[in-house]
Amino acid sequence: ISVAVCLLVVVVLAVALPLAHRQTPDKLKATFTERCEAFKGYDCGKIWDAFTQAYVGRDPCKVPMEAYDPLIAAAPFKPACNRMMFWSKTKDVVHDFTSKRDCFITLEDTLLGSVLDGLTWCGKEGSKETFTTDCPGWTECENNPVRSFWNRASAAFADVACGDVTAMLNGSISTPFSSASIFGSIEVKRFNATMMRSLNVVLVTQKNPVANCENASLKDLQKELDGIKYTCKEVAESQIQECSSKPEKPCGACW
Ligand code: N1C
Repeated sequence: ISVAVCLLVVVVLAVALPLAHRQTPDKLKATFTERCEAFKGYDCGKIWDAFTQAYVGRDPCKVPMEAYDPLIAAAPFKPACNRMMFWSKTKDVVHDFTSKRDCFITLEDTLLGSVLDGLTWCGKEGSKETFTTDCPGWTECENNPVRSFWNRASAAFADVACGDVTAMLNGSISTPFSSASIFGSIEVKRFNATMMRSLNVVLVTQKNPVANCENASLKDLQKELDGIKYTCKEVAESQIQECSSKPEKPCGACW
């Protein structure tokens, strides 16, 4: 009987938890607007309209990244030289750090990155509505509204990268730099050597690291950086967490 109860609890949680995070279309607009209004000096109604025109009325597998050009134009990214942070497969540790310390700016700290972080949306051919359920998944079709947004926003964020730039990569996987990731396929390709001095990789490691700075994938990364200096440092995740919880520690002393 206790096995049956356990199974029931697991099934109920597995169904209820994803649904709890799911937003209705009205809630999506409210979340977008509320997050947007935390940034002063923007017309959030205008930004919402620029957002919806990218995908409303379109087949949700036929939204190219260019569809978001007017949205990017409505809320352009400002360069934050020497403070820009990129990442791949390290979202949780990066955002734990950036939410507690004011050292770096990630895409999610900008208006567009923050308003759409964690959300799902799509349109439908012949409809003026926004949908938040039954939208294509990340890999279901390449040109889906969510993936194309992150591709376009990441490209625009990388276009303004300047000075010394940081990237947190994952040392617990065999290829910390993947050419299939947004970081590898979009951001690195948009880095501009006339604006950027260096790319400084922080390879986040756990107890049993799988990769170190000699990893072959990191050699591939270096090859893509002509004219931009490169450094790599293996840093324990615990050391980053320790710095997250010590606001008095200077950013430069974290690793
Ligand atoms: O494919 P990734 O990582 O290499 O993309 C990360 C890279 C970062 O440097 C960001 O600037 O691209 C940008 N970015 C986001 O800011 C972002 N926020 C949320 C890319 N993806 C982002 N997401 C979601 O994370 C997105 O919906 C997708 O599901 C993941 C991609 O993360 P990844 O594979 O770890």
